[in-house]
This record gives sequence, C-alpha cells and structure tokens, in this order.
Amino acid sequence: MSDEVDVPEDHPRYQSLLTRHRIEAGVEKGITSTQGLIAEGRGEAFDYLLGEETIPSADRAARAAAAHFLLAEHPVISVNGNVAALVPGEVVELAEATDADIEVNLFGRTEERVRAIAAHLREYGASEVKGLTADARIPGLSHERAKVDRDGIYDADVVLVPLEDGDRAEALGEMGKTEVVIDLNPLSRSARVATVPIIDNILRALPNVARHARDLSGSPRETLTEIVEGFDREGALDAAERRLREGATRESE
Ligand code: PTJ
Repeated sequence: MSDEVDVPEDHPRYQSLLTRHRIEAGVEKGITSTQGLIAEGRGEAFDYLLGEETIPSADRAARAAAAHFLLAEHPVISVNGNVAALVPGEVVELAEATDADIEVNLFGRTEERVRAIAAHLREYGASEVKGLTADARIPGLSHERAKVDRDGIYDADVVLVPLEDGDRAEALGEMGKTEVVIDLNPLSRSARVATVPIIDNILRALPNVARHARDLSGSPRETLTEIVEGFDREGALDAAERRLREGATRESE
C-alpha cells in the first residue's frame, strides 16, 4: 500500500503517517468514529515510547495467542472502527490461518457503520462477517459493546479483543472466555484482564499472530497446550511497562 501516502517509505515517520492516513480515510469512509482519531493518537504515543518495534515478550504473547486460536473450538476476531481501517487484510488473513469468525463490535454502534465495516472487510476478502444480527448480549455491560451475535462472540471460547480500553474483556472473562487483547498500553483495562495481552501495535501484532499460527499449524495439541500454559501474562505486562518507562535497557523483555 505504498501509494497510500505522499511520503517516501524511508521517511522516518513513514509508518506513523501511513497509520494516520488510514484512520483519516476510515473516518471519511464512515467506518471509523471521530473518537477513533483520539484513540490513534493515544496509541501512537505508546508506540513511540516502545521504540516502534515488537519487543520479545510481545512476540511470546503473539505465539501464545496463536496456540490459543489453534486449540479453540470457536475463535472469533472482534473488529471495531480503528481495526477495520488499519488492518482489514490482516484480519482476514488471521481468520483464514486459524479458521476464526470475524465479528464487528462497536462502542459507538450504528447499524450503518456496522454494515460499512462488514462491506469493507468483504472488499478485503472476508467471506462472512458477523455482528449485524446482534441477537444476544454480554451480561453486565450497559453500553453498545454488549450487543453480539449468538452464533458469534456469544458462543466463542476464544475472542481477540483489539484496541479498546474498557470493561468488555473483563465481562467476556466472566463468561468463561479466553481473551487475547492487542493494545499498546499495558495499563489499559482490557490488557490488565486479558488471558494473553499482546502489547504491540496492531499493524505488527496481527501479522505476527498469523505467522505463528501458520508455523504451529499441524502441531500436536500437547505442544500447543505447553505453549499456552508456559505463557507468563504478568511477566509480559511488566516487561512492556518497563520498556515504556526505561527504554530498551533491560535484557529481560
Ligand atoms: O469503533 P468504535 O466505535 O468501537 O470505537 C473504537 C475506539 C478505538 C474509538 C474506542 O474503542 C476507544 O475509544 O478506545 P480507547 O479507550 O481510546 O482505547 C483504545 C486503546 O487502543 C488505547 O489503549 C490505545 O493505546 C490503543 N491503541 C490505539 N492504537 C493502537 C492501539 N493499540 C495497538 N495498536 C494500535 N495501532
């Protein structure tokens, strides 16, 4: 997508300018909310401090997430307006690599925006996108993110929850689901309660989970279970927070 922005790829801020451009284009296309612009700025600040790279603990988290997805009976990738704008092709790729469903779930939910996001994901190759039926609710949530499809997130055993600092991950946990969270902020509410917090930019994290899923596909269930059980969630959160506070000075990431 190098022709998306009018700056050379070797520009030091190329990735961040490209990201901003995608979010802006998402707002213009009616898939991203204006709040999404603010969320993007917040994420960018954390990525700057993180060194705009995947730290080793985030890579281990991505591998554990891939193992969870491959072990799952019914994995679902939840998509909001920022995710749809930033990584539509990567969402479809991960869904294909792990046989997962894709479901649109929005904080600022309007039927029009759910439909626009579903159409956008289909343009990138998604065969089916859930989220329009919204015939079930996540118990304990009063806002629009509670609305889910009965045969989608409601029925899922593993849910990928990217880019939301909120209470849905905790409510999904209370339903007995495993949540994989992608968020650049290790202090976000969602990251703090996740079974697997991946503290990384979604632009790097999603392709990384898909790559691990492809590497691990065909592995025996015992191998996948060992990866899942060996993952240290507290350690991953601590390592990311240390990187943010101290920079790349430690080897224990
Ligand atoms: O499309 P909707 O209506 O569902 O609304 C979505 C937004 C993102 C607007 C809504 O969920 C929101 O307001 O989110 P917050 O509370 O700002 O949280 C977004 C989180 O995502 C923050 O913790 C950011 O650090 C993080 N974040 C932002 N961009 C990225 C990111 N994490 C990973 N990769 C990014 N590119």
